Amino acid sequence: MRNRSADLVIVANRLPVDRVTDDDGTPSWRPSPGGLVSALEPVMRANDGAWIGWPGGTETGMRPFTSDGLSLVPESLSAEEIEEHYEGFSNGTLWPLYHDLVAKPEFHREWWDAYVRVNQRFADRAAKIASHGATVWVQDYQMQLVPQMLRDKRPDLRIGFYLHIPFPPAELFQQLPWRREILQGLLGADLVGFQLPGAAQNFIRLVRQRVGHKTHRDLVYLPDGRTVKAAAFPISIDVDGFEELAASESVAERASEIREALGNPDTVFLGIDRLDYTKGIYARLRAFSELVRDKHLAVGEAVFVQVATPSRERVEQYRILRDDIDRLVGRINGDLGEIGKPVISYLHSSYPRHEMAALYRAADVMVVTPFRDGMNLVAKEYVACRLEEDGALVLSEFAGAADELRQAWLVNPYDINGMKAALRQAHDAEPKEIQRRMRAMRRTVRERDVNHWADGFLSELAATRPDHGKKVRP
Ligand code: GDG
Repeated sequence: MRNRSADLVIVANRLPVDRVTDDDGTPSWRPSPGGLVSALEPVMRANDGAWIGWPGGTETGMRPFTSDGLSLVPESLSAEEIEEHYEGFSNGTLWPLYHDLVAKPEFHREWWDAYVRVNQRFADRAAKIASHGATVWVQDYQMQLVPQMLRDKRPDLRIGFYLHIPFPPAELFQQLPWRREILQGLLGADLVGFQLPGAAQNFIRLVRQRVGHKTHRDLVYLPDGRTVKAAAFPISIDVDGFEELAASESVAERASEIREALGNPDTVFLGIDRLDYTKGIYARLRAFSELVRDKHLAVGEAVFVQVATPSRERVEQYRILRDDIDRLVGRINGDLGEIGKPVISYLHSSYPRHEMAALYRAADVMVVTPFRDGMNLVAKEYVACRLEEDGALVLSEFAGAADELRQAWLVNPYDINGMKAALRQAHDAEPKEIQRRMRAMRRTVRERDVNHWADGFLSELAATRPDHGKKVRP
């Protein structure tokens, strides 16, 4: 990667590749699955794009490389930075604070110092590789100081920022000892994107109150004459990709195998989440188990498959959660299960996309009940995989996806009885009713896929300060 050669730079905590070791022991990179990469790939190719991110691990001095034609620029983290910037400030402070204090955030000054240091390094790197007038798109909560740090060095750039998680109301955000610094960091961008309009409004209000800038609707007016726009761009998935996968013979076969392995129950309930306390896994399994205990659902006729993908395993709250869920599943199966007929089939593992699509196809009722979630892509993936317009979605009101997927059975995940009622309704619904809802949700998801999201953000960003900088080609 030559200096100042990229017309589009993505700055994210992680590179979009994972390190794998081939059978003969040679290490290589495999693209990490996900809509973000597939949406950005074509724009990156068309614009001499480069992606800056942590490759995982602690190796230092790695050179930029290309993988599948994408220019990747590794920025290493030391063991201490992983602990303080990533596990600490990002996932021990910001993550719980931005998710409505579902867990208690910890505030440590040395975590903050590491956050500043890492953000500065990523910003310096972006400043080095971005061409004159280039567009830089900074991703997510781990990188909130990058926009202003970058602007200080490179005022010629057009800078966008997108937050994948919720942005909390002022009442919560103001607990943060470094609230002003974070707001100022974000204000380095020309466009700050959020999942939902409410988050953009929270941001605008905080900027007015805490930084004292003038604001009007979705605009912030800075003293130097620049304006910053805050707006919602709800993220989505690669709908065509999921539909194609779900339509394949091998996924259909695998879906029937899964049902068979479960003992061909009448109803398969499914949950798929990163093992995270925001996702509401514990409460959902409790609700389901009470329905079985009270004989509203019969063992063997209904089964709950819960996939919990390992996540942030070195953070203490995540270890505690894992133990809690292990114990709960053990108790439910121990108390209510029968030989060969568990109530909950619990999988603490991650799976290839093919298997995920087969699970979506195999499930009659998809249960997505986070206490707070920026969007929740799993809900949209389920809808995309239901080619036959069947399948019921039970969805938390507190997932961003609930704004679009209005025809789901919406629930308050704090209300166990309410969740039980919704699970029963979804289970008992007439096929016609299920189809009516699924058809409407499929229309929504198909209309607004991840390309729509990326194009929407990048064209809005290009429209800010139109006289300034290069244009990104869609
Ligand atoms: C954050 C925000 C927002 C999960 N297990 C496996 C696997 N997955 C994939 C799913 C889905 C993705 O991971 C999870 O996305 P979610 O949106 O559900 O949740 P977060 O990870 O918390 O994502 C969230 C998102 O960012 C995007 O802005 O929607 O609100 O919290 O795509 O399919 N994929 C594979 N194997 C697994 O075992 N292949």
